[in-house]
Amino acid sequence: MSNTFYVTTPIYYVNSNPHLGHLYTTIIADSVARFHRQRGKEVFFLTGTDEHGQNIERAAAERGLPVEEHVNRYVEAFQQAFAPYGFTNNHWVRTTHDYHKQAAQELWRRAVANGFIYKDKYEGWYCANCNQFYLESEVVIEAGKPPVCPTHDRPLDKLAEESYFFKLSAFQDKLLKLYEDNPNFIRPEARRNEVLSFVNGGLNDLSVSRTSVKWGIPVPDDPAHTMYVWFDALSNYITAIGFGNEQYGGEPHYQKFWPANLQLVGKDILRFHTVYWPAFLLAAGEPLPQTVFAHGMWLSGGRKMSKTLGNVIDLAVLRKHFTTDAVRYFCLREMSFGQDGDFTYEALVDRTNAELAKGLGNQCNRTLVMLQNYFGGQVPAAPLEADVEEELWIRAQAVRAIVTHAVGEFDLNFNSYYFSDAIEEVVNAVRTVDKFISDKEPWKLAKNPEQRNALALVLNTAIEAVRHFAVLLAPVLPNSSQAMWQQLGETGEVAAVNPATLAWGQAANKTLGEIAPIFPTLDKGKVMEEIKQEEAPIQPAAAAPAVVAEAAPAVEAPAPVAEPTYIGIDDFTKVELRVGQILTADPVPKADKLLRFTIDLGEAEPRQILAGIAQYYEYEKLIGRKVIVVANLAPRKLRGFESQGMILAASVGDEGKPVLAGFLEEVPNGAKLR
Ligand code: ME8
Repeated sequence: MSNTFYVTTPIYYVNSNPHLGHLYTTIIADSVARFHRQRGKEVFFLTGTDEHGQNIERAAAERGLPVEEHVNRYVEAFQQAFAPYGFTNNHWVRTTHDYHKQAAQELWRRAVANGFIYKDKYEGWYCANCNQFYLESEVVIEAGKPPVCPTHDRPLDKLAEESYFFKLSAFQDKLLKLYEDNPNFIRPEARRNEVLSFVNGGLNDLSVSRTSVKWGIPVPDDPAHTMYVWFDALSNYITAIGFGNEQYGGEPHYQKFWPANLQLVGKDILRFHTVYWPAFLLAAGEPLPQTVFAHGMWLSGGRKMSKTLGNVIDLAVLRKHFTTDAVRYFCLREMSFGQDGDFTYEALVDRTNAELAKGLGNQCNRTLVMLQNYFGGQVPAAPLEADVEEELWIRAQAVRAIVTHAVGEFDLNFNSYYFSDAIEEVVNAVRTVDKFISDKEPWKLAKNPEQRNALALVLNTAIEAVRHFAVLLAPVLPNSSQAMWQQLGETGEVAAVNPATLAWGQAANKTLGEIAPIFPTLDKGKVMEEIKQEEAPIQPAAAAPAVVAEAAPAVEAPAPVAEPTYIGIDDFTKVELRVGQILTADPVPKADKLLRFTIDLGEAEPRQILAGIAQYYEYEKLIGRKVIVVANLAPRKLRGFESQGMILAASVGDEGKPVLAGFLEEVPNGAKLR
């Protein structure tokens, strides 16, 4: 088995401030890096920032800043927000660094040399207001008419521009074989199935250069073209470890760490990492990463956290009320890794209080205090079997077996990225030890000199257990584990103690360090009240005009502020709006954006309605939801399915995210809106 481990996070866009989502992936990666270092591996952990492209150029222009200054400020914002968490990344890659540009060009050259990049005309539907092309799957096409811009509602122009293309179509079979031969290439399983069905549906060649974007890496030997931002960005994972450049150890360093063992991403960028990225690597003849793990999203108020929705968790507020260890612990423990999870401060307080303050913290502290009081701060060795009552002996052996068993279980789970289950092993072992202490009541044994051996066995068992817990949780709770370690009388770094070297009996005869509570209990009412005062109010989504969800815009370009056009009440009443309830929801094959619903409008038969919201909602979660439907719209065909109405949604933010309209109170299906 290789003795190196390479773990990466996505590189984050420098067009908005870091939030809990970015912190989350980085916390996971850092914990994985620490886990493997503690077990003796040579680890390289990479994170960084994605700094090129039109969006970033635009964001800088909106702020009136030179783009270099804009990106530098955001990089600093990310690094400052991350600093308290003590991340152990070996490098912070920036796509604006020269070595990266040079090496990304090298990757490009190799793909060209192998015949996978060619120049052609890009022909597509272009909106001059958005300044972008739309794919046919992104627009509504009616026979005999040009498609209409989903954002601006004006006919699109058919335009052609010169572009380089990546022969993605040549990789369909290779990718399918890759997924089949390496079931762990995409994790978790549900994400793998998603990608499989996407690739099975066929792959088109990909336009990988732009002449309209200047802020990016020039295409080698053709500087009028700028590399497509994802080609540039994805290559960071190899450029930062020495591929194609002499920085940071050059080729030998690259050979040592590539292929990566684990590439962590959010499921929002799954396709880029499991279709495009392996195809780019194969095109250049480079090996593929072992595992791309696409984790779930933190939701806030039931929706994905995002700047445009105004529901992001502010890292400054988080930092003020919670220790970095409590946040790390919550991230690994609360969310079942791979699935979405709703973030609430209440849950963070509850988890911290229940498992850290009252659980592990209390156990550690009360054991240490008793050792201080009854044994002068010197850990007693375990007495002999013959010197204590049989029942106590058996019970202590059982506790010992459970704690030592937890070590192996923790490792197995953590190694396979079941973080919450790994931690649960420790939580359960802590409970077992707690019950043992409560049942054996050492404070009573301490009053009876004849029970000295019994007292020694109880406290020795408890402290040996705490020692195990401190070592196991070091990757998750780096500061608190180290504090526990010192209170146990150890010198040195707990992070350097390989759990494989743990043995029962190592705590005995140690002289304790200075004792202090490690996880104080949070006053929930007070913390929640303070946070309420500090948090920026959630932005109302109503600021943007309501649009039909069907016309979800593709990307970018804020809608222009329109002059109001007045209509009479008669015009309005022509539109029949009704309450509908989603009965079934399904993706539409070969249409990324569309979902197909059957909706109960209180009529004899449910209606079939299509809406372009697939990228923003998980369809399974929409079943049962009440929506507003335009019920008297003439039926029309979309992707071969008849759509018998429209679902209303707000169009939010720069990306025009659809947010479904709904009701706070109960309403019957079919009720009319007026
Ligand atoms: O996509 N919950 O950058 P980005 C959990 N630059 N994780 C979240 C999250 C949430 N609500 N929101 C964001 C980009 N993340 C590209 C990547 S890689 C070559 C280029 C995390 O700033 C998650 O890891 O939008 C997600 O994939 C990433 O931040 C997106 O960061």
